[in-house]
Amino acid sequence: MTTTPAPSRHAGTLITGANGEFGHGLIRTLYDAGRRDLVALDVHEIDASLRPMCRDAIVGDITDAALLSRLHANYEIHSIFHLAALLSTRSEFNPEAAHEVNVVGTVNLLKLAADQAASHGHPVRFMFPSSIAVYGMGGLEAKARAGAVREDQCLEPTTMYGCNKLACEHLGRYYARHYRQLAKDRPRGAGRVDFRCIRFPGVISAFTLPSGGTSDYAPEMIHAAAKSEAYACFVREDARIPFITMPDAIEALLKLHDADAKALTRTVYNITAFAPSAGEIAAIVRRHFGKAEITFQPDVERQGIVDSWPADVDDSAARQDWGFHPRHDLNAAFEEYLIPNIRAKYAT
Ligand code: AKB
Repeated sequence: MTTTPAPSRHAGTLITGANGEFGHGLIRTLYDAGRRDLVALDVHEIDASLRPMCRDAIVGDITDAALLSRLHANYEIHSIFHLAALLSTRSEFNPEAAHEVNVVGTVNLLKLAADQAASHGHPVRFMFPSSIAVYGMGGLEAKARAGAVREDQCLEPTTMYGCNKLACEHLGRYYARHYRQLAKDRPRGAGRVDFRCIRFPGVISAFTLPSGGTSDYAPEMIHAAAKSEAYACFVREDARIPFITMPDAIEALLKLHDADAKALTRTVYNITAFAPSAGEIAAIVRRHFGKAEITFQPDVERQGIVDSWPADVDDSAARQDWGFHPRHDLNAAFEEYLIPNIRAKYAT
């Protein structure tokens, strides 16, 4: 959609958490696709490598409502990619801070989206990365019985991060369909929030390492082997959750963003690409890095979080509604994406 913003405001696609793992990949992908309206927002200075790809780069906090009001005044926003979050492990050390960032910050952004839609009269696509952390499998036997869970199953998260993400899924639906429903000036017509959400599995990048997540063991193991560093895996060998490569994760987010609203039967979608055990990942890593020193030293509490997440998810709705189709299965993830790029990354 191209519109000419009012002279007083600049066209902007807002990306929060821009300096994070997902932000790096998304900004590069959007820039390479020709986008020149990227407004990066992060609590940290954006990497120098990303700065030239952004129209503006703002250091700020999504919990700062005054900052978001200034964004409303300066930009005409039609898409928001809200990537900023405190992940599952980090959130358990300060759950209240996690709530502030993950929920209050998201409400601030949903309000910005609602104000923007009302001001320019077009939908604001609000892309929200939820997580498999919203699931709570209720024990290893139940996890094994459940297999690949659908979006409406087992929604009893055991982490603050999972509770936050589930709450934001409902809040996004509220802002999209019921916002200020009793007010005389409630949103009408096209000027509404168009909330679209993907529940991401663990995401593995060849170029960046995650921080503060509980699915981090997979990328940490791979990158450690490439750096010839010993790795003590904090989950058991039989720990199993779904994963996807970063390129497929970004492609999915953009595919959902671009999908025709009439084709969408839901606001929240599962996606997955492969669901290996930690031991299966280690075996592949050892095949590529013969001297890899990988041991398994489970952290009981972090293992408990991974055990509460599903072994796999049913992503048939995403495949049917908007053509989700990951390029990388487990073998291709390593052979075509991870190994060649990680070797190159650490060779220089
Ligand atoms: C985490 O481990 O917290 C995230 C996630 C699975 O949402 N990577």
